[in-house]
Amino acid sequence: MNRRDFITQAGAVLAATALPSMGAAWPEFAADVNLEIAPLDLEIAPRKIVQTVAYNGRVPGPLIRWPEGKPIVIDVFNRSAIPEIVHSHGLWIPSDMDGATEEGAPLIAPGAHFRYAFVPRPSGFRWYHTHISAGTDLKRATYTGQFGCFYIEAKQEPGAYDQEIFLTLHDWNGYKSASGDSSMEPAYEYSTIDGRMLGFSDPLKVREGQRVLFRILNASASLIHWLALAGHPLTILAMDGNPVPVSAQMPAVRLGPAERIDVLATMNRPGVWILGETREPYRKAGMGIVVEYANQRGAPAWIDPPDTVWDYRKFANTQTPAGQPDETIPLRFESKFHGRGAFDTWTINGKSFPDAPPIHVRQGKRYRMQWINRSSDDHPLHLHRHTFEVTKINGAPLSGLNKDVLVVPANSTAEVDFTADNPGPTLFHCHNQVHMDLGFMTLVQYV
Ligand SMILES: [Cu+2]
Repeated sequence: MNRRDFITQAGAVLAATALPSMGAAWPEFAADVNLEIAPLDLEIAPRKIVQTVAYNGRVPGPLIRWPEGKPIVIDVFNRSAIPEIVHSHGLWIPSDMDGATEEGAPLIAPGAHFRYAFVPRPSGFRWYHTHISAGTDLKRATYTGQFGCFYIEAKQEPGAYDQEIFLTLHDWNGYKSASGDSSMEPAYEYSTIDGRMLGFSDPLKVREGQRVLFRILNASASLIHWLALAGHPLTILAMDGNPVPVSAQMPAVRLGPAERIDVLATMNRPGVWILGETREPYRKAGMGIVVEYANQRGAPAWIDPPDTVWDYRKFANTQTPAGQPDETIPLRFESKFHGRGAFDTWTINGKSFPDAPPIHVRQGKRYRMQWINRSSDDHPLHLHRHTFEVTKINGAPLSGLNKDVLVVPANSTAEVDFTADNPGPTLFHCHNQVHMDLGFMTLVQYV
């Protein structure tokens, strides 16, 4: 992203649009950020067009960069054909501003406008995206280009880097895979970084010796992705925008849907390289971007990283957390088979949303959720409006790792602790769009 793409407190920078003609009530004062939801023919490579829906005619939507604690007003205009909503992911904001209908936030009808106003916190790498259901339409919801980065600046930014680059991963043109697999996970035709296929975007320009901070978002509707930068080790600084206790170095990083990762790479290997998916079929489908050192030319090269195991405990303290929760809430996740060719439905303790009973919490108490994945799928589990601390993975303790999405692999368990400190209905769900739409969701309710 270049500087013109940023929206800062100095003033909104937007593509010119014909907003007043849309007939919706015109807001009385200008917002800090305007987001226009509209259909877009996205050129992911020359003459390769994906028909989608996006914010402000671009993918990703504009980077919203905002000081922590300073009120923000975001006007959303829906010029798409269906009701929409914009969720601010990872923020501690009121339910009615959080952009999820299940929490009581309104849908924005086609042609209508809605004004979100809240105080962004906590600092770090957050994001915004649509939160409608897709049903069986793999051209809706998080399958579209409706996502963007939301960076909330801390009062004191360490700034120990020379260049900062935001990158967003996405998969396009989902279709139901004909594998006969009962889970019916979609397969995709194309994959992109920042809306362009590998080789068809401007290279990222670096200089030898630079420390480059990549802030990476996986905005895929359903796929976990692995990324590496051709022989450059990646030092993990933050996950889901929160600094990690242990900045381990990895040859490759893994991101589940909705996860973010901040990694630092030192440019000590001059050349023209590919930063891309470690698995060749995804790079061939487009998931990659060229990193070009100054005064270097030639075809971009790829180097396979060594096999990498992803273990969140590598980035955490490996002791049990100091505090004990007030209550433990066991949650068991299973799929229900509905016959060949049909989608499975998903259950939490045997029930699918909206029949799944809410999780009751009391303000000020600390809760431990036990996530028991009794299925053969991986689930990126997301809690709205709160940050949780990961405290156990497959029985092994950890502490200090604060996240809002955690991938719980097939047939495994995890435990996370959170303090009920943001009253209001709060959604807990799997971030895989298919799973979420088929019942993998429930509400946390304050009593
Ligand atoms: Cu899931």
